[in-house]
Amino acid sequence: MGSTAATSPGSLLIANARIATMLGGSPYGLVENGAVLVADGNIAWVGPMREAPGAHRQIDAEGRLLTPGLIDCHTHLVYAGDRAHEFELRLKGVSYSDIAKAGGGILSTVRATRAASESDLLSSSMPRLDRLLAEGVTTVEIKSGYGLDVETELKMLRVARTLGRQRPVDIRTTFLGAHAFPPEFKENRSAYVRLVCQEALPSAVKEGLVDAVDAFCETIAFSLDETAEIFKAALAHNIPVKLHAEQLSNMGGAKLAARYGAISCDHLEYLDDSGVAALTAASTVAVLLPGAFYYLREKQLPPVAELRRQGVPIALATDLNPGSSPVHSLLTIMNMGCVLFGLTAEESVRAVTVNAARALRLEDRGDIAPGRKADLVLWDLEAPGHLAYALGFNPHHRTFKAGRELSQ
Ligand code: DI6
Ligand code: FE
Repeated sequence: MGSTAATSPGSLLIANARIATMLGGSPYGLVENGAVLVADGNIAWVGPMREAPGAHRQIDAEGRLLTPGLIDCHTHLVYAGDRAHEFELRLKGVSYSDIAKAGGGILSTVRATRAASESDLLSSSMPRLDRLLAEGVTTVEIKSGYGLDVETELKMLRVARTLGRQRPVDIRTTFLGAHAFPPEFKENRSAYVRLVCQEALPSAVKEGLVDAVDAFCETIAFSLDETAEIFKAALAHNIPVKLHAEQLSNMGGAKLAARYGAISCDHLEYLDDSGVAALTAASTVAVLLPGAFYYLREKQLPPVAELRRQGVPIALATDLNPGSSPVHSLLTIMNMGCVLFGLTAEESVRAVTVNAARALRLEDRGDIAPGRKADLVLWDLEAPGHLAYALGFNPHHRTFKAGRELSQ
């Protein structure tokens, strides 16, 4: 299979790598002393070094670990301002919910984001994205949800897309108009849900800015009925849905999301067994967000054993946002997934590759196989499980994005 790919101009052989393909029955789908042939931005061949085809150019990995590019499948990284003062309040014992009820929390970021120009929003968000890329992230999901009016929701999504054009990363954008009720609609919730469904979402879809639709289903946010309205509007535009569900209480959001064929349900600390069964039946990915659990000092652990037992794919993400998870490191999240939530090291690697791709319905990435996009990362590590081991240490060596080698 390699002959045409191997001779295609610009074909590249990454030689002498320990490859975590994430495929097959063996741990991490490891190929020892392996090679990957890249051509036209895709993986053309993967196998043992001794069988490697020739290529236009060759890079010697010198025995380093090669993994799929990491995928951060849940972030809110486009926002203005910060919430450091709320962090201090919480350290003094004020709860996240109380801050939200007093008009702070998400709404404080909404005020700052509405006030920011598109170019300010872009320049304040770029360094956050760059922190992720420095750790081998090659695909990032970014949500709106700090605008809560048509204009600012669209501004956020445009900025997210612009980030993807200015950096070597694929950005998937999720419309989260149903993140909170803006102050001007506090007394008229149904009018806000109508605005989201009939104006904001259709405008964003018309501009081609929406890959998925999300909502925050919670006692302090959107009810089950309101969430269902949002989902109906999304599906009417043929856009898949996901949900912030069961983060602070068990509302049954995951079951609702599963009924609408959600591609992922996220947070899930309060998910019960019947909720897990609903996710299983709908093939919905469970996205766990230990950053928010850590920052909010939550006690309720997500039901990892039951998710595992029922075969629900588990992903991990930073949830990078200024309030509940100012975490700019997916490697840290992998460690937290293991230490706080009890994932195995292999589950944590799967959670930011194969399963994170599924959470975004991206079928062309997440593992290392012929035909996949050549998003690949070399690490100064011996074994893939070591990615979850250290905190505050970045073993990243170099990234290949769609086959293109990025400068280090
Ligand atoms: N849950 C979260 O953890 C983030 N959004 C959500 O619905 C928090 C967003 C924020 O506090 O700004
Ligand atoms: Fe979130």
